[in-house]
Amino acid sequence: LKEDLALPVGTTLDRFIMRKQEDFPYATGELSQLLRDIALAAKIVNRAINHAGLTDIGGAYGKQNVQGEDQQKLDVVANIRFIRALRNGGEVCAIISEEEDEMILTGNHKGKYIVAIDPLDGSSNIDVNVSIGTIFSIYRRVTELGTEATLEDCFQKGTEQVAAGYIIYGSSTMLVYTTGNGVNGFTYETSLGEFFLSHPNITIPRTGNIYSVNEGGFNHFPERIKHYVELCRVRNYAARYIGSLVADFHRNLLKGGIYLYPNTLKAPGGKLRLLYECNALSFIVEQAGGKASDGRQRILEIQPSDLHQRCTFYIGSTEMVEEVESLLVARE
Ligand code: AHM
Ligand code: MG
Repeated sequence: LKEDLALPVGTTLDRFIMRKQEDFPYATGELSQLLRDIALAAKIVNRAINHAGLTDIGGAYGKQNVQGEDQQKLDVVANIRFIRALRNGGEVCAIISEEEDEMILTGNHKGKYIVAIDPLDGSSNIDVNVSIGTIFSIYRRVTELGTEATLEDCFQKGTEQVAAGYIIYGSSTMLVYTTGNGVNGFTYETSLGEFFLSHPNITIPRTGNIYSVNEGGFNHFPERIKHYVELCRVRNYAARYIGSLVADFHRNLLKGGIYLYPNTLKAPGGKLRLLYECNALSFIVEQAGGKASDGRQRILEIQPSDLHQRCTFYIGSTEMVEEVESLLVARE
């Protein structure tokens, strides 16, 4: 009995979303429904990931996405699941996905929202059982309701996000999101099939001693980034790099640290994508008290002009990101 009573009970994601909605008397509930649609797709994707080793769903799909990267079967499954959930939910008029060249029109002209999503980030890690994630940004459309969405709806700055979040499929599965009023994290309880509030009001430490960067590219980093990495080494910081953005970000969010993806030989303008990777995490980090920059400006203020545009990315504890920024400015 004791053990059973010790099992976690608490606020479910659904109840939390509903309560938050009550805090905003003019909210119509559509955004809440949209968040619930994402959570449902996340549960389905979580199931697929957990079965990956058993169902021959791991491995390459044999095609490449628009960016020339090999698609994994699970990438494709996750893409289909999220698109289906968002289309069926009815709140979304257009979707931008890492896996699709063009914006996807859902046919829901009355949907108020645009979603940008990386359905399965870090997919090169799937086959080796390392944490992967989903990243999403939600915007309100700017074109008239009832008409077809256009690229104008997609090319909004990150500052215009109304909600953003990620799901980490890790040693436990978590959903972390913000609607611009702090950051909250929910852990998935598999036997009940529910996300429970486990990390209320997440804040990132102002500084930390973890740096996360693919140091294999060091020789081709810009000099000033090399200098920062050398400073981290001299200070005996811990180098932690999973190669799954969500997992690296999540750890640094909770513990304090910085994630860096500078321009490199292979990725001259940076590797990570503004619309469905960087903006969401930048909104979250700022809401948690941290910072995100491309080295010159706040990520959230970059004006997008391409669905799949990339940027350099420095994100994490405020003092650490500011140090990188000041090095970059000082040496220009
Ligand atoms: P993906 O969206 O194709 O999975 O690529 C993004 C991933 C991030 O999760 C990760 O931080 C980064 O690529 C790793 O890149 P690298 O292997 O160059 O360090
Ligand atoms: Mg990705």
